[in-house]
Amino acid sequence: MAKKQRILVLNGPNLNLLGKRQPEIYGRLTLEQIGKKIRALAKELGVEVEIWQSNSEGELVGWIQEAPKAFGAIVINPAAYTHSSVAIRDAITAAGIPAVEVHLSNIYRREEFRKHSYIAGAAVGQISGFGVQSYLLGLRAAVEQL
Ligand code: CA2
Repeated sequence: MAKKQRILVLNGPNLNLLGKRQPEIYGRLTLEQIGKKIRALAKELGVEVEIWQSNSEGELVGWIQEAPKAFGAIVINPAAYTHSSVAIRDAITAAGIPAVEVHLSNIYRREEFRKHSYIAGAAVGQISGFGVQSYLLGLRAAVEQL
């Protein structure tokens, strides 16, 4: 499939723990189960997706740097790096392909420190608070950007 029709879905630190702890905030689905729903929607929309997770800021930066070679857009849940990472923001800006920021929880209804996103200024937009639907809406938004 042409690189333009391929979307990279990135997940930041601790999202590998989904489904195991804090279900009241993040829901009961595991990252694998979320991935299945993303893949099903991707098929329906006629795009290819790769879904990767890392607990390492450097690894995420590396993947974002390489993304334009193989992908037309990025959907990213930067997790805790949302609130701390200038490096991920800069990598998204440098990559020059559209990125959609997604969050399972509504980051504006939680602790003060979660209300600021370093990523938002580099993303085309942000979807926050809809659980797994944030990813699915994010994928739809990314497809519109291709
Ligand atoms: O709501 C989101 O998607 C977040 O990006 C999730 C991050 C959090 O730091 C952001 O403020 C909002 C946390 C991901 C960690 O996920 C866990 C899942 C299960 C148990 C513990 C953490």
